[in-house]
Amino acid sequence: MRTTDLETRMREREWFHSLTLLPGAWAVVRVDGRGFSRYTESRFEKPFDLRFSELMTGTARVLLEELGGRYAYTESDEISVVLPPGFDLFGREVEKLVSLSAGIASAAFTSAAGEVAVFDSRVWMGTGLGDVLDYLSWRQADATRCALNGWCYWTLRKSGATPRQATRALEGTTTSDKNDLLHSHGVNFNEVPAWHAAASACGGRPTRRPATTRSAAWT
Ligand SMILES: Nc1nc2c(ncn2[C@@H]2O[C@H](COP(=O)(O)OP(=O)(O)OP(=O)(O)O)[C@@H](O)[C@H]2O)c(=O)[nH]1
Ligand SMILES: [Mg+2]
Repeated sequence: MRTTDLETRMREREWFHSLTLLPGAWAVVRVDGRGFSRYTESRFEKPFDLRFSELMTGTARVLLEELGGRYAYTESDEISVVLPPGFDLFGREVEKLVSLSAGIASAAFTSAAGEVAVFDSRVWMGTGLGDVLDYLSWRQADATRCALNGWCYWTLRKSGATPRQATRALEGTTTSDKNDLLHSHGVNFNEVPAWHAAASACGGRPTRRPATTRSAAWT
């Protein structure tokens, strides 16, 4: 077999290599901590820890700069970086974008935290700025929902409930039920620090604000 034949056949099997972001599309790359439920359990305060939040915003800043993105948004263990239609790093190759963003986030977080932490990555695409704003509203709504759940769960746990009791107590509850539960423990969810209830953003601002107004803008 000639070497060039082998080369051609093997290159053809790099099946996903030619996959690129669609020309002219907005994109968001989202990295997410791998197994962070377990990783955070013994290392950071529940449900929210300022040092963890600072590690995530530091990682978001590095990712934004390395990718040359327009805007970065972080909540919980995830970071979204908005890439404008003109983004042309790595020839817009999806494999490179996904693997390098996960690598950059893992390296930045690990180096700041002083121990190994790993991120996965995925890509979202939108047809216009409106789509991107909807995407950010979606992640912000997720942040607020998770924060309310986290506050309720850990308020119950800290007042003596077992994990099973706390989970059971929250099953089937509405947002209003959860707010009432917190009130009965002397917590007003509207007054918890913004970085608990929403997220942090860095880079330029979107032209229309996401649905809720509790993100800590950071430029
Ligand atoms: N202690 C602590 N945990 C946090 C904080 N912020 C986020 N987390 C935790 O990070 C985890 C993120 O959850 P997921 O991304 O859904 O789950 P995961 O365990 O990372 O699993 P995969 O993402 O599927 O690998 C949740 O368990 C959160 O409680 C924080 O400030 N303090
Ligand atoms: Mg995760």
